Amino acid sequence: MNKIKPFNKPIYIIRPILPPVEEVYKKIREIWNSKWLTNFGEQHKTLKLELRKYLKVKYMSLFCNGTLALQLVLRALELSGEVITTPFTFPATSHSLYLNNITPIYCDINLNDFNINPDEIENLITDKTSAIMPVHVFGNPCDIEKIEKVAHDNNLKVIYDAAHCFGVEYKGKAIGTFGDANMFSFHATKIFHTIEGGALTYNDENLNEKLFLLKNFGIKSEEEVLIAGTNAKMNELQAAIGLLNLKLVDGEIEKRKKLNEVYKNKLKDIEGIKCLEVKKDVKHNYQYFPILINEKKFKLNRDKVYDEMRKFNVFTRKYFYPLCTDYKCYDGYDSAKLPNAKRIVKEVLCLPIYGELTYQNVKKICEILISLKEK
Ligand code: T4K
Repeated sequence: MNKIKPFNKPIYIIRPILPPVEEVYKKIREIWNSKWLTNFGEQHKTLKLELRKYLKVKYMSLFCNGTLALQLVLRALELSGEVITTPFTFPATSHSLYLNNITPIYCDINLNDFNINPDEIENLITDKTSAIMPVHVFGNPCDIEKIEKVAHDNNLKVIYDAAHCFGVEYKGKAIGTFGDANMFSFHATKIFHTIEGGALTYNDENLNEKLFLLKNFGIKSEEEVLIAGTNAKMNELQAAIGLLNLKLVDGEIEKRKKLNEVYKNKLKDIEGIKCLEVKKDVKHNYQYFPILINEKKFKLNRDKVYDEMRKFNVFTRKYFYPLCTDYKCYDGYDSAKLPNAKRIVKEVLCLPIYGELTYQNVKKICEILISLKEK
């Protein structure tokens, strides 16, 4: 019998940062007084300014969510044919290609950081390839130098899915400054959020107008509609929540950094458990805490661990199971050439991490996990 008692309340993988509700009331009053609720008002303007400073990027466009941002940047860059991407990601990455009639070509991933393996990209390039779309999985940057060299040598665009990367820096450079464009998600489950929301960052000024048109029905002025755009604007309430949350995000990252250490210390000698190493030269944001569970060594497989942890009120997540190649909505993909992705997707489990968790909570989560091995 396991003597550890379940948590009284569910421990989720993530809990959003929340500004004091009085500050939210104040913001709402400001917005109510202005009677300006959406379509690029003061909150939107200020948030964009503040975020550009925080993320140290040249240009930025805000969106109602990250998925539409990703879909629209593919149109803005006029991509077509095939795009090389990773099978180990959230559906939005791959769907953004499908929804643009682009064929995703899946490249295998590295075993150490779960990111696209840059050494395999070149083999997948055909005369239809227009771009590479890597994901900085769990906020750990890809091998940017290698990816950009392949892209440069083959005249391909690079769009980074940086959904997990708020505030991340690589070799002293802000993560949103690389490639042709970067997408950040500001969903409630992200370290910085606007409830729902997202942003694109880029270095080419020309994208400003294209993206504006694409997210605003193609409307240039009251009497001019230039393209068949959609509606993907961020509204004033979203932007206001973003402004309030921006004041909290550094504190949240600090708290998570400490919790990350507690996890690492508790789990470092457990046979069959491997924690994701934060890469050298990276300023991390601790968005997720993924581990790998080796069934042979841990004597229990990942799925069983997931089920058992739930009995203790701990809701871990199998991000990103299943692989995109195994989605029922896509026609049969052969994943035989993706051995690393196939392995990682069976072993990965994200443990709860958010600033509100106490050290004691994290220690207990580790004790529950370790007790499963000893069962
Ligand atoms: N690219 C990548 C690589 C991504 O990971 C994502 C999104 C995107 C693109 C697309 O960006 P967005 O269009 O979303 O901006 C969640 C998020 O909804 C999703 O944004 C995120 N990735 C993904 C990794 O996680 P689910 O289906 O796991 O969410 P859900 O509702 O199960 O929530 C997870 C846990 O969070 C809950 O168990 C409890 C907690 N939670 C959730 C919500 C919504 C809260 O405490 N409060 C909340 O309001 O997708």
